[in-house]
Amino acid sequence: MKSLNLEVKEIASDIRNMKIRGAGKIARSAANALLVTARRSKAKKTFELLRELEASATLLLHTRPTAVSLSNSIRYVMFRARKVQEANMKLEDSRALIMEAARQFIQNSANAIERIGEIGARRIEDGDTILTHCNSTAASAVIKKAFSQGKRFKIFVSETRPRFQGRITARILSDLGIPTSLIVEGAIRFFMTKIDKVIVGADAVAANGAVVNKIGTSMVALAAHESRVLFFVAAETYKFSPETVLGKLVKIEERDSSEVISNHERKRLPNVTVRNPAFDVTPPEYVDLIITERGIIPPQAAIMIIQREYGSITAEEIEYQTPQLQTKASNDTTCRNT
Ligand code: RUB
Repeated sequence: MKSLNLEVKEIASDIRNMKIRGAGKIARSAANALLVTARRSKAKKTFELLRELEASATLLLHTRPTAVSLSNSIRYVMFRARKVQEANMKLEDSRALIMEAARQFIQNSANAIERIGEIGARRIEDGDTILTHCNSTAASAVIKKAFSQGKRFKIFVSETRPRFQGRITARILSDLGIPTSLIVEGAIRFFMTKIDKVIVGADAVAANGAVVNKIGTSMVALAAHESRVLFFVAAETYKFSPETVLGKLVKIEERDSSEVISNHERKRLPNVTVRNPAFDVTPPEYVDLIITERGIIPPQAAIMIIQREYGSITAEEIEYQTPQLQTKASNDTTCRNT
């Protein structure tokens, strides 16, 4: 741990403490942390540089267990880094190649959001009333793009307890001039009959098309399903989980109780257990479409995206590529992916 670069430690800590948040941003920051590791490394040999990168990757992988984007961004860079070692490349060439891989991931990620905005905006119509939950760059990209094309619609945003990310979305969208209503989660079903489309982001998409996103998303999906309201997910392909092809479950991060109730208040409830899962799982039956940078797919086609992006990945390859994923963080609860 001591040998880790301070900047890398700071990035990891910012991800853990949610100064850096949202699955896409987490992934780009993780790639950037590997880039910083390579740039600042004082290693004299390629294998030493690799060891430093592995240490950074291990630290980063433990920060937010649910964001598959994080492990996929690390996999993207580390896969190329390990190839460098296999090819016996010189230190400076290796460093340059690894830094380039990280830059590529960051650029691809930015392009993906742009493309999702363009593709998803086609599904928004004049006069729509749209509901979104939490704060998703990908979902917001669709809404922003449609608005910039001259379409006029209204937005409902649920405030998203306990961290109120919905308020961020409400500010961003209302600042653009989009008529925005902020509601509490408890009011979602009350308003659902007025909604035409729901659009949310994702932290992970499982091979069966189940979507892991901010806690409360599955409740929104249930209410949308009941009212026959379309439910769209905007997700870059690096949020699809290759591990789930092999039956692995996406871990659901459970965060500190102080996000729900202050420690002071909690002392007044000595016999109460506070639970704070950060994400939940929306079954594919409740998802109409997933908007990716490669196009729009039904959730049942998630497996095809995974096969296209990752090929036919074997258990050994997953262990080899991301060994730390197998370690269970102490505060995670494993959850069914349906
Ligand atoms: C954020 C969240 C977002 C997804 C997608 O949770 O659930 O909907 O991460 O976001 P948290 P994006 O605030 O706990 O990180 O589209 O920006 O990747």
